[in-house]
Amino acid sequence: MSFDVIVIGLGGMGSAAAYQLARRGQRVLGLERYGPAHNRGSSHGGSRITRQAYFEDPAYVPLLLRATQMWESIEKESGRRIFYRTGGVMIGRPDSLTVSGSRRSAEEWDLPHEMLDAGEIRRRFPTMRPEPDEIALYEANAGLVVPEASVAAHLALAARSGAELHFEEPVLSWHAGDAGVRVTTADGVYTADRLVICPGAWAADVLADLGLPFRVERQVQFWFRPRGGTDAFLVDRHPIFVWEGGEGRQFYGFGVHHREQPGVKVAFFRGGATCTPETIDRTVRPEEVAAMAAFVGRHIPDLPGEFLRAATCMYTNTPDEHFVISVHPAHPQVVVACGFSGHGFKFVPVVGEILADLSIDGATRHPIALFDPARLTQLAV
Ligand code: PYC
Repeated sequence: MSFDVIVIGLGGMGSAAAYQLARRGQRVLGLERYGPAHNRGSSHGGSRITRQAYFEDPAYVPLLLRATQMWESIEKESGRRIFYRTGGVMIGRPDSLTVSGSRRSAEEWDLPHEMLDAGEIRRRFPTMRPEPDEIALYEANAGLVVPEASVAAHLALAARSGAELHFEEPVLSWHAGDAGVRVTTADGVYTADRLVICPGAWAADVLADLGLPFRVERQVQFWFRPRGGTDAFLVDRHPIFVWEGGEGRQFYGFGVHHREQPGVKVAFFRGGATCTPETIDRTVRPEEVAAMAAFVGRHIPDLPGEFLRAATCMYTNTPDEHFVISVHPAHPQVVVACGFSGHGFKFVPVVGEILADLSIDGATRHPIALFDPARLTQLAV
C-alpha cells in the first residue's frame, strides 16, 4: 500500500503531525524507532512547562495562544487530561532575560500578567525565598502539560482517524524523488507522496543532508519529596517557575499534579553535557543529586527533602536556540521539524497543525519565519 504521507518519529511533534494529517483525510503511515510514548528521547518526564509571556522572543506568542486553545480541544477529543493551568512565575533580577524577556512579550502582546517584588513573591508563594533584588512576572495562564499523555492522546486520535502506526521500527534511510518518497526501515520499504520528518535528538543522522549544526545535550530531571510534605506544592496552590538566580543559571520546576507519583520535579535549563542518543549517560550520579539538592535548597528551602528519582532526557539545540520548522530546502515534498532546543513541548499541537499545513498546502498561516533553517547555514559560514 502506498500512503499520502509518511511521518518519521512519533514523539511529541510527530504524534501531533500524524493526527493533524489523518484528521484531514490523509492516508498516514507513522514510524517510530521505540514504543509508544517511550522515555528514550525528549517527550517524557511527567511534566513540561507551558507559558505565554515568552522570554525567548515575542514572535512565539501567537503560536502559544493557538497551542493553548489546541491543548483544550485535544483533551476533549481524546478524553485525557494533559494540561494543568497552575499559573507561572518567571523570577530573576529585573534585567535578567527571564524577567525582562517575559515582560517584553507580555507587554507587546498585551498578555495578562502581574509584576511581583520579592516580598510579594514570598507572600503568595511561601515555598520560595527570592533575594531582595529579585522580582517576578506572574502569569495565571501558565501551567504544565504531561508529555506522555500528549503523545498517547495524539497517537490514539491519529489511529482513530485511520493512521497506520508502526513502533519498534527504526528508519534506516529515506529518499525523495520525482515519484514521491521512499522510506526504508529495519522491516520494509514504504512509499508515499510526501514525508514529514520529526527526528528529535536523531536529527543530525536523519537529516544529515541539511548539514545543520545541532548540539544534543544531556539533561537530568530530579524529583524530591519536600521536607514538610507535599501539600504546599500541589498544583492547585503552586505555580510552575523558571528562576534565573544570581548564580547565572536558569532552573525550573513544577507543582505536584499526580498524587500517586509524589515528588516535586526540578531541573536546570541548559548547561548539560554534549552527547548523542547513542552515547548519552543515562545513569544519574549521587554527586549530581547532591549538587541539585544544594542549589535548590538556596531558593526553595523545604524542597530538597528525600531524593525520589531522576531521569535523563535530551535537548536538541540549534546555535540560536530557535526551532527548525520548514519545507526541506531541496525537496518540496518533505517537511522537517527539529532543533526544539529544550523549549518545544508546549508547542506540540500547533506544530502538528503547521506540519500538516506545510505538507498538504506547502504553506501555513502561522508565523514561522524565525524557524527557517537557512538562518543556520548562514550562521555556519
Ligand atoms: O520550555 O519553558 C520551557 C522550559 C523551561 C525550562 C526548560 N524548558
